Amino acid sequence: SEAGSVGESVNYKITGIDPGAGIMEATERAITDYELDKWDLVSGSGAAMTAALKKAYDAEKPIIITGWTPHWKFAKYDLKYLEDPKGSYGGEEEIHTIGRTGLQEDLPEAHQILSNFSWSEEDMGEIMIAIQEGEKPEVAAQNWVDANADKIAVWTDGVEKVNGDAIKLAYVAWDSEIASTNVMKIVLEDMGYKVTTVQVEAGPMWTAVADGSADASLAGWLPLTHATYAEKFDGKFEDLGASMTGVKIGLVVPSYMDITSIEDLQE
Ligand code: PBE
Repeated sequence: SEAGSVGESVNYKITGIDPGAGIMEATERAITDYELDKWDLVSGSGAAMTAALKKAYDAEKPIIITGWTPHWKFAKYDLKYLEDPKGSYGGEEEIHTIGRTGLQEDLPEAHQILSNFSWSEEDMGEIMIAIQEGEKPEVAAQNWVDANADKIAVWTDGVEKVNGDAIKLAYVAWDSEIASTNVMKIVLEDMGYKVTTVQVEAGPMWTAVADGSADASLAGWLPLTHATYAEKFDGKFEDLGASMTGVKIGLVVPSYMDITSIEDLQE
């Protein structure tokens, strides 16, 4: 086009998030798979990425981000995933709850609730959007809990309350996991637990569950996003199952950009 290539328009820069995120590894793989030799993946954080997205979007400028669903950005902006014919980002992903070895013996009620935990993209979306609009995470989560007693009753069905047992949940400051972790904190507190949440990077999160310094995390993205972590710690954690299916990672751009595929970045 008269403006030159997409690469030139964004200085061959993909706006990434925290270096330990699985989507960063997948993006390095995409750069190799699609021979995007001139391109750089710039790391930062989820918050810095959404700030850069807002700035570009408001000015209708081009930007390429590492994006994932569920995320409030798709409600707020008109965005699209770039097609990924080589499959660098896998297919349908799932969000898994992971627990430390011995959790079932030590905290059987929590183990049961965490194993039962499952909700929809819409559920999580309500909380993410409320937080994005300025609500405190714990308040947004409490409002959702108050309005969804029926769903929580399914997670806690037949589970006895406990009397102040301590449990520690590790999470990463991704918008999706801020929402889920804040909800589970309230659910477990209502069941009598003393809940600590600890915010860490992705590598330390998996390490903490594997070495038992955290009891569980709601932030395991599988089969592909966190495959490197899951393989590294194979046998050292328990997969408590999917809390959400049909989630996704990839490269995301504003819909006004005139490209459709990662292959278009080769030009
Ligand atoms: N995410 C959100 C994470 C998992 C949750 C897609 C940014 C990641 O890439 O590891």
